[in-house]
Parts: sequence; C-alpha cells; structure tokens
Amino acid sequence: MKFQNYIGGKWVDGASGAIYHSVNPANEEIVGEVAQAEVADVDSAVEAASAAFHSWRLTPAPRRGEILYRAGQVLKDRKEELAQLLTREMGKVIAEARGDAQEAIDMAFYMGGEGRRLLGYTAPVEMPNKFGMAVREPIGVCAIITPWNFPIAVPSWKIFPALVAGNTIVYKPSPETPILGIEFVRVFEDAGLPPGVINVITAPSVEVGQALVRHPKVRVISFTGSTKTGTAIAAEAGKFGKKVALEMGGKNAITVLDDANFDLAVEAILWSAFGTTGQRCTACSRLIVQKGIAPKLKEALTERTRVLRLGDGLLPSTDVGPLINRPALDKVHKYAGIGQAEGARLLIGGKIHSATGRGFFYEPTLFDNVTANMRIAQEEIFGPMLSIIEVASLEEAVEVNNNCNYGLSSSIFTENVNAAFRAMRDLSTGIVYINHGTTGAEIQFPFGGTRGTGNGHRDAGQAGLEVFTEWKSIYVDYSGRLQRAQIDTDAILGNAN
Ligand code: UN1
Repeated sequence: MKFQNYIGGKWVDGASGAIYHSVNPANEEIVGEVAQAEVADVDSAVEAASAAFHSWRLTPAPRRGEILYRAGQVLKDRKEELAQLLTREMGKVIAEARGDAQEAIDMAFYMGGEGRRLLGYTAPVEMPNKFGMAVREPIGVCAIITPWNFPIAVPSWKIFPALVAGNTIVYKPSPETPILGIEFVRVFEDAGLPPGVINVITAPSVEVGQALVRHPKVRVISFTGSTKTGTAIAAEAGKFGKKVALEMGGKNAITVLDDANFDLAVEAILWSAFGTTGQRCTACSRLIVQKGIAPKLKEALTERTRVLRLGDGLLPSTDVGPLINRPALDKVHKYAGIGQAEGARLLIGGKIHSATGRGFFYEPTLFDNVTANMRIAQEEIFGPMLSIIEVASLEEAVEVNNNCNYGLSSSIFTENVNAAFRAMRDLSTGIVYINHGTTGAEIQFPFGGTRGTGNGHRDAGQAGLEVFTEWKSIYVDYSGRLQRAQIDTDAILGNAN
C-alpha cells in the first residue's frame, strides 16, 4: 500500500514521484510505500498553510475547538487500528502503543476546551477612562518536526495547541514512522479541518527538513528529537529570528534511598528503564542507589531482567520490543563496549539478541560499579541499558542526578516526607516524580527539561500554548483627550506638584 503527502487538502506524491519504504523493526518487513517529498514540496506545503492562515485565524476559537473534539472522537474510534499500526511501524509493545494513542486523545479534548478559554488577562491601567488587556494571538505557519518514539503522542502535543490557537501547520514526521504521521493527519481531514490548515510531508532527506526550517513563511518551529538536529535547527532558525521550541535528549535517573518501598522501586525501575525498550526521552538510564539497599536491589533487578521476554510487540508474550533500526542497535551495543572499557561491571545483557535472525533486538542490560562521570552515565544511549551508581546520602544522590548535561525527568523512592520535599526542591529537572519512575507524564502539565534537554520551552499543559501564541497588549482610551502614560498621571489626577 502506498501512502502520500497531504498538501492543501489533497493527497499527493512528491514532486519527483520517488518513494521509500517504512520497515517493521521487529521483522524487517515492509509496512508500506511512502511518497518522498522534495524541497519543491516544502514550498507547496508552506504556501498552502500560509494561504489557509487568514481564514483559520478568523474562525472563532470555539469552532476550532469543536474540530479538535471531533478529531479526538475519530482518534478514539481508531485507537486500536492506530495502535496496531504503531506497533508494526515503530515496534513498541501493543499496550504501550495504545497508551501512545490515548495521549493524543487526551490532548485533543484538553486543547479542544481551550477553544473556549485561550485565556488572556486584563489589569488596571494608570489613567482614568482607559482599559487594558492582553490577548493571545496565533503566529502563522508552524513547522512541526517530531521523532519516531512517540509517533502519535508527541505530534499531538504540538499540533493540537497550534491549531486551537489559530495557526496553520506543515508537519514533518520522522522518516522512521511516516505512515503514522500520515494516518494522524488523516484524522484531521476526517474531522473536517479545512484544506491547507494542516499539511504533511514525509522525507528521509535532511535537505527537506532544512528547507522547511529556512522557509521565510515558517514563523515557528517546534521540534522533538536528537540534540544534534535540535541545536542545528536553533542555529539556522536563529539567523531569521524565528521562534524555536526544542525538546531534545535525556539521561534520566531514579534515586532509591535505603528506606524506599523496595518492591515498588523494583517494578518502577524495570518499567522506566526497559519499557519502550528504553527509547523514551523520559526513560531511566541511571539508577542512583543508597549503599544500604544497593546489594538487594541489584540482585532483584538482575533476576527480574533475566526473565524479560523479547519479541514482536504484537505478541501478548512480549515484554520488550525491538529497537527502531540497525544504527540504533549498533549504537546501544557500542555503549556496552564503552561501559566495559570504562571499568563498569556488566551484571546482565550487553548482547545483540538474534534468536529469530530478524529485527533489531537488544538484551536488557544492567551495568554496576558505574561512576557519575563515565560516558555510560552521561551520554544518551536510547536503549535498554541501565547504569547503577552507588551513593552515601540524599545529598550525594541529588548531586549525581543534577551533574548531567540533560535535565528532563528524575525520580526518587523514599518513605521519608522530609527527604521527598528536599528532592522536589533540589532535583533540577523539568519533571520530578516521587515514588514513581521517570516516565508517564500526563498531558495537562508542562513537558520538557532543563540544561541540554531544551531551550526553555515546554510542550503540553498551558505552557504548550506559549509556543504557538504571541501576546498582544491592547489599550483602549475612551477619555477623549490625550493622556500620556508615565507623564500626565499626576496632572490628570489634579495633584501635580
Ligand atoms: C517521549 O519520550 O518523548 O512521560 C515522550 C512519558 C510519556 C511521553 C514520553 N507520556 O514517558
């Protein structure tokens, strides 16, 4: 089956007619043929989005919200179908694929409600017979560039707020999951979104992404993906003064103190480290453990890791699915070598799993004796590999947690309320969990991170609207005379001195 780009409300091939294949990472079978966009298609898509902006901006926001509600309903109706496709195209186990789709449903209804909010504010003004207010305005054409690891959830965090605020979109999904990108956009078509308001182009080539970022009519770029690509986008967009929101890497840690609920911590660590095969931005890749509980915890984790079953995510017996592609497999394996060369001790895993001879499977891996500055404790690996670092105290745990280039998510397990509040205050990441692993953010709160993880913006929640709106301050003077702010204040009040 062939999947096309969507430009100006029409399903079209790329300008050159070229196609490429989307591949199932569990068995290397072709999921579908995809039309490959060229730079010329970027122009057409941006022009279509630009042409649609005028009337979409003027469509009352409650009406825009209603279309989002309809999109939410279409997503609900197609949840199972999309989840099955998601597992086939990206590899995560089916229960998690359903969660990915559910996150978009949640976001559709949350942002649909913004159609009747999009709150601005009024404030008193310093002159009589004058009124002041600040309102949110749409910005224009937004480029949405998203990764393959959450092919429905992450685009939904960006597309729904952009649309409800009155912007139009050119969406470029990851070349690893183009079909999910296309099927997500079909939801908007079926929900009745006017032509041109959302456009999708799919392409594996870097030039297409670059052309999109550079296009003079693109005013906002919202990107989730690698640090390398994100910083390159920011550098390029910065030359043109474009607004850029970046969500990049993570190196998230769970801290377990001696007084933790042991069984809960074990479950949460396994889920955070090996769920989605470690391919979440929020995945736990460092375990910071207090010395007293460390031996017992390592033993339990090793035993539990040993029995995890790798396989196709569509099979109910599978605990851990494949990595996305061969380069990802090679990268994770390279880090197994780096860890050993650095002097860390392999407790389990460290091998490519090739039982079926097909697909990109890696054995869930635990490294012990890791020190905070080793590469395996500092660099994003994006796979099922957990580095265990022992510490003496909460203070040392916080220091290790924060001494990292990334700052997305962190977590602590403790039954001590004072320790928990200290951690909430001192863990310097964008997301902090108490007695829960590092994954599982909900859409009504800001999502993003400090340091190298981002550039100060957040997806989701009310914060998500900031990326896609600009503030307009409006002053209405109904006094009928010239009232000069900051100058005539005293005179007008009749008490000039
Ligand atoms: C991501 O990995 O980019 O908090 C998104 C979580 C999910 C979203 C992760 N709700 O783990």
